[in-house]
Amino acid sequence: MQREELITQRSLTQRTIISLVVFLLFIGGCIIGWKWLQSSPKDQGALQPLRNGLSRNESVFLSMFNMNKLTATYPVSMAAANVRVNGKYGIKSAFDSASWRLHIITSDTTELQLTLDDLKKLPKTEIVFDFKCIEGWSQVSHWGGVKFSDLINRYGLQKLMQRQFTGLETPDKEYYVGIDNKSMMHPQTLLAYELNGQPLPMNNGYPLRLIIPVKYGVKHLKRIGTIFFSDARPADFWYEQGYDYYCGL
Ligand SMILES: Nc1nc2c(c(=O)[nH]1)N[C@H]1C(S)=C(S)[C@@H](COP(=O)(O)O)O[C@H]1N2
Ligand SMILES: [Mo]
Repeated sequence: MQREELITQRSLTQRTIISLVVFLLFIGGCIIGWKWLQSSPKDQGALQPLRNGLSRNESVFLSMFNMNKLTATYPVSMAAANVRVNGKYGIKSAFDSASWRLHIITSDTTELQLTLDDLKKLPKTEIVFDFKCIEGWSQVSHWGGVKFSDLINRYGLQKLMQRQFTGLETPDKEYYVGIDNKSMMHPQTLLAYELNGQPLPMNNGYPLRLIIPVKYGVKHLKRIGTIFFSDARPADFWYEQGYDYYCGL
C-alpha cells in the first residue's frame, strides 16, 4: 500500500514536470512565432505572412466563383427607407453635375465620355439585396441603374473585359478600387443612379456608383469618375491599408 502510493506520487510529479515543459515550449513557440510575424516586412499594409494568407484565399475564391450564382434578393417592401452613409473619401469635394461625365478609358489615347442620360438610355435594372460592410453591419437596400455587362455589350467593350481587372476612381481620385472582371460581369453588378427609385443622394454616390452584391461594401465605389481595364491589379484604397484585395462574399 505504502509503495503504491509512493509510485503514484512520483508519476504525478513526473507528469507535472512534463506538462510544465510542454507548456513552456508552447509559450516559447508562441513568442518566437509572434516575433517572426512582427519582424516580417509589410506588403500593402499587411504583414507578409498574413498577406500571403489573404492571397491564397483570393485564388481559391476566384477559382470557385460562379457567374450564375445570384446573391439573395428581397421584396422592395423590405428595403430601408433611410440608407446609411458610410465612407466619404472622394465625395467630399464640391461637385459640378453639369460637367460630370463617366470616363471609360478604351486605350492609351482614347476614352468614351458618357452622360447620365446616355446611361439612362440603356435598360434599367433594379435590385434589392443585403448590402454588407466589412465593419460588420448590413442593410437591405434598393438600387436601380444599368447592368455593367449591358454597358460593356452596348458599347462593344467585350475585348477590354478580357483583361483581368477593372479599376474605378472618383472624379477627384481620392477613392479608388480594383475588381476582378468575373465579378464585374456578374449579372447583378450595376452602375447605379437610383436609390429607392430616386436619383442617388450626394452622400450615397451621386450621380453614379457601383453596386456589386458579390463583394463587401468597400468595393461599391460612390461617385464614379473613371473606369479603366488592366491585367495588373489596379490600385485599391483599402488594400493599401492592409485589407483583402478580393473582398468577395
Ligand atoms: N467614394 C467612396 N465610395 C465608397 C466609400 C468611400 O469612402 N468613398 N466607402 C465604401 C464603404 S466602406 C461602404 S460600406 C459603402 C457604403 O455605402 P453607403 O454610404 O451608400 O451606405 O461605400 C463604399 N464606397
Ligand atoms: Mo464598408
